[in-house]
Amino acid sequence: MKLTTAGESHGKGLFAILEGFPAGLKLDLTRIDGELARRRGGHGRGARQNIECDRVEFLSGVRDLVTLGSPLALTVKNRDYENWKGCMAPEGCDASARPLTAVRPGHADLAGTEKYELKDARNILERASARETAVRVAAGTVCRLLLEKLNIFVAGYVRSVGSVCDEKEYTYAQILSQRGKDLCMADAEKELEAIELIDRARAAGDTLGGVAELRVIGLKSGFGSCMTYEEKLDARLCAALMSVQAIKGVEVGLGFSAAGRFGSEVHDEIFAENGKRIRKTNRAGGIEGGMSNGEELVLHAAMKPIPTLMKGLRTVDIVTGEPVIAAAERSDVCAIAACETVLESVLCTALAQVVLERLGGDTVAQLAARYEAL
Ligand code: EPS
Repeated sequence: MKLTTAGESHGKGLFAILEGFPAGLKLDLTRIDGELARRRGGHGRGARQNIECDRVEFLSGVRDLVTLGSPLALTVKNRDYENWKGCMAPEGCDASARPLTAVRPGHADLAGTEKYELKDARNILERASARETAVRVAAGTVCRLLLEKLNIFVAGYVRSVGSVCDEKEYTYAQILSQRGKDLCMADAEKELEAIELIDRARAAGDTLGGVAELRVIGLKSGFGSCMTYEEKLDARLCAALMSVQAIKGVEVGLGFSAAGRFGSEVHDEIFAENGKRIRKTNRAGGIEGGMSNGEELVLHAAMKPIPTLMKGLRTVDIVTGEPVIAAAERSDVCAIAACETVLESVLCTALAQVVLERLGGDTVAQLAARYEAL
């Protein structure tokens, strides 16, 4: 299975082709639009989200809400296009109308203009924008619906926003039932603290990042491989998470903190109980030797603060060569809650890929039977 996305932030919309997806999956549009709504939300989001009202539309690969086995084409339209078509329309426009030359440190602007030999970062930022994640959430939710047919479930929550960090441990059920509405944090008091911090950042014209925790239940052992480096499950999933805009760090299980401990404090001992092998800890985060080990998957992803700061950072104008303050029209102050939804979605896509690679199946029923038989 392969997912390709296209689309510019202020173009007509975002588009995706999902090929190699099995036939026979009943789609739930409310579920997909629900995830799109979750992606638009979260305290700290910017004015763009008031303009958009993201809805998925399937253009092919589906009849009467059931997948056909042919490539799925889906789109999430940009309502803001109406305000931008004068400089974005593919069929003709004034492409020089909204230049960005005061390149933003931390954004794709500078490296992109150098790479494509441009004197305006518009073509770069339009594609680099996290708006692209809208269609990745739509496609990822299609993959989530497939995984759920196998009883594999994915959830997550926000563990930290800037310096406000929740150190507690939660069960999968707690994550689902406690997930806050404003920031997707599991601890209500921490969420209030984080909201205050975001408000302070907004007042100062600044931005904030955060950390999300992702969990997967129901994945049987043996997915991924220890045989080739490309097939290692941790490498596959971390690459997927790292592909999300602004993600700068990913961890499996204890991750970085494992490096500072003794081996006896890191590895999950194996016990025999009632003729079964069990673990009493899951510091490995459900992956050993590049393969799922049957335990819950636990991953973390760290998002850097969004690089468009209303107060502006010092930069150099790429046309005049003069020192200036970086461009800022509007921006999110903090998008970690939205990012958490995106991370869950890309994880669903990557897991569906791994499962389909191992088990194949032209139809969902064939795939489900093969999974059940493991
Ligand atoms: C985003 C839409 C964008 C930004 C943000 C994410 O809208 P606009 O650029 O029109 O304000 O809010 O994009 C970025 C963080 C970025 O760096 O470009 C969205 O829908 O998620």
